[in-house]
Amino acid sequence: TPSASELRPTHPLALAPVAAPPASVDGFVRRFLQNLNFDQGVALSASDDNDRYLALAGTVRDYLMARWLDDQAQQSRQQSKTVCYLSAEYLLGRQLDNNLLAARLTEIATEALAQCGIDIDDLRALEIEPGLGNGGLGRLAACFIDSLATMSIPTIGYGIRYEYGIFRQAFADGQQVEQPDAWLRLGSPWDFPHPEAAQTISFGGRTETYDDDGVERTRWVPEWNVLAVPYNMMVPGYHNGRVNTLRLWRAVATNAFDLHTFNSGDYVASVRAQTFAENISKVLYPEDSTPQGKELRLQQQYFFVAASIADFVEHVLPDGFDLTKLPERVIFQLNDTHPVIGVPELMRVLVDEKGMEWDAAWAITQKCFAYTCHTLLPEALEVWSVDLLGRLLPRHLEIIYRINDAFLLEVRERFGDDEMLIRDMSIIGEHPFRSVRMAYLATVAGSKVNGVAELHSQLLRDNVLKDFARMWPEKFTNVTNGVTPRRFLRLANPELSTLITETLGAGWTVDLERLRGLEAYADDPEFRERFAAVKAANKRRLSRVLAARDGTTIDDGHLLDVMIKRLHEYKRQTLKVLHIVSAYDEIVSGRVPVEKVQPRTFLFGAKAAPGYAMAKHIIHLINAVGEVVNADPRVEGRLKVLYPSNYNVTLAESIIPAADLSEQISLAGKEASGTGNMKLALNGALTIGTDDGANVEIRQLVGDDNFFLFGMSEPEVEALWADGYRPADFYHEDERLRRAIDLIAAGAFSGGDRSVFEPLISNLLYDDRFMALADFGSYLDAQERVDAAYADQDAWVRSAILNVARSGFFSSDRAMRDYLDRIWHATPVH
Ligand code: B1N
Repeated sequence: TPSASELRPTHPLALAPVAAPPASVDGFVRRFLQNLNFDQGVALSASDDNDRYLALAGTVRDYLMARWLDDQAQQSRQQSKTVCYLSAEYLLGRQLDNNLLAARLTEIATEALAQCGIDIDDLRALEIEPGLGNGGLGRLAACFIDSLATMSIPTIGYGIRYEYGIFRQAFADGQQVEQPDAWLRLGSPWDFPHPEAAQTISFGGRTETYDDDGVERTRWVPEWNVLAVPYNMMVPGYHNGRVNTLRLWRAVATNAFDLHTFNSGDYVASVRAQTFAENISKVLYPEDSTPQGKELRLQQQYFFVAASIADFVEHVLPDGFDLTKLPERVIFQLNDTHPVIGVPELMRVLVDEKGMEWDAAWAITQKCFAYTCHTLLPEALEVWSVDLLGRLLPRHLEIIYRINDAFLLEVRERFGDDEMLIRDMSIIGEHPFRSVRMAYLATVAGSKVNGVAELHSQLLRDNVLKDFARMWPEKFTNVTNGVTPRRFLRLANPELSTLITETLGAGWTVDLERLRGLEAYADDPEFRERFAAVKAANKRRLSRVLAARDGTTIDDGHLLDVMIKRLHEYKRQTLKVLHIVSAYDEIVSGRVPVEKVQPRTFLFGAKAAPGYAMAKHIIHLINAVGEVVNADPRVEGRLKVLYPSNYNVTLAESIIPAADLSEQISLAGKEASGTGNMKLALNGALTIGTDDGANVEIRQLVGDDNFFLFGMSEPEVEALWADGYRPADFYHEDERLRRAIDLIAAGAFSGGDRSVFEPLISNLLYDDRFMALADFGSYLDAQERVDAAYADQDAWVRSAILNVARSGFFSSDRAMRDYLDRIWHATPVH
């Protein structure tokens, strides 16, 4: 027998490329049964739905596998640039349908399972969505990697494989309670662990200098390690045969026992100490927009970014790659400040580990990063205390100081010794405690800085980062967000998709501007009728989903008015509640005859950060108002309030196609972009909204006649604020507002107990940071325009069609083209 080193593959199958199973019903049945029998270890007759779901997922995977392996192999061979999207969150939603669609397997799988006596819908319903994100930012990352795969751009999405995603929300007595999201409990058929590709990630300790052949160098002597194990997920492009990779890191204890404890004989204690490290990827922080500066969060950030950079440099790039050419091969896109610690990390790798000169390393680093900012709220701008950062990552803190020294020298050269300006621009802030301003670090290091909608990018340049924009105007750009038409139109709204395809042909799924072609049909009564029938069918479908979830329904003929987004004061769910209370009051006080009221169902979907007390009061109020309104016979058939718990991507996919009215009512200048606004317009909901975020662009595109604008503009907000805003003035001046607030304050929704909503009411009257009272009058006027418009169904449906026809711009494919042209300069590899 030959020795191992002499062995070469000789069998024809061993030499052949990986083959996908035959794309036929028969091929699918065979592979499905094979997976059920040999992977799940059950016979069809003995299998339960979960076995069947896992076997089905495994089968879809098998079809995608050949292309995936191919694309990964090609990634190391090719010389082109890879987009590495660094994001602490990916809010993926369910995978099964998306992957069936991408691989053109939906019909084959449905028929194959039917031939095994299985209704595929029963298995669809079992999938627990990976909720590895909070809201818009995480969902945006998921849309972007879908578009990049569909556009054949070599991409790796890097992130964290949280063991617990965003909490499950339940209501008890109308109040939010959080439950852990054990999304992995039934198995995780969509990801592949690769322990052999693990990275060791270090923390703590100190730095020291040493003599390296006459040159003084610095090195980091860390205190503890954790293993980062990659789990790869497939990211299939739509109908293009491409499969990119989402690589999520899981923290696993290293085998290096705490020798001191071990030798002292306490074996169990030393093993237990290991689990400490595994906490790093345990749970997603459920904060959207208000980071708390917790040590574990910084650990998470460094953990995934250090693992990702090492993975790219060591495993994706070919051996012996000349790192001075790194910018030709990679762009690390920073999804907000969460991965910004990657900047000093790449510097550490290049300078300390690869022995590069500082200036050369800095020139490379500056070309390899670009930064997307997603907020304007001051409390959302991440800072890390120097104390904490220095304890956890001492070498990185030194590097940040050196970056800052060089940067401030540049500021002095440019603007002179203006000490105020130096303080304002320094990466290190001094008040209220010494801290690292991550947005500034990202701006200094990044080749580009972008906001996520035109208005937001403008406000970044004018306010939040104005000194930086003055220094480097060419660094700043805008890329307006987008959403994937595959998930949010083709999959979520199959009836409308069919109508569009029958009308315009099939190309729109990858070329969404083609929806323009629908404009010509807006005046066609037959098309309008079909369009309206689709909307009605979607409402009935949603009604069935809600009935199965919690026994609620949507009545025929109701205008469906939806507000679905995280619970936050700046988004102003309270303004929506005040509208509902006012509408209710108008009827029960006899001021408006009930038969004159346009029937409406108000639907909310929203989770609050568990520590955000005011947001939780608002949830309680919505539920309390709903309980009273829904039980009051005087408004029966006219007003209804629904608040299904645990709003997530899966539920969004049922709500969005059914919606008539999209509530986008943030205070102008506070919502960076919004993406739900785009999804709803794309599915034919009309927007009632302020001039904020991407609403501005939606209104420009769909036209004023097809959008209900209200409220102060951003400059008007600033002016009123500067003037000294007194919310109580609005309360006194507007009778409808006064009556609504008084009703809540009097306990009408809390069984007469005036204390329940007192904190909320005093906040509104004496603080109202987000000026709900100032915009109330204008909002109610706009809602009256909505009612009047809905009464003319022909005109309404026409507007809805025009919303769909003119929303093509909001495809994430377009957003990716903009990033590619303006920031990444990467090209497709077919
Ligand atoms: O990012 C979305 C935008 O459409 C929204 O307008 C914006 O609010 C959202 C800290 C955030 N900004 N900042 C966050 C999320 C998690 C976290 O821990 C901040 N999310 C947004 C996409 O651009």
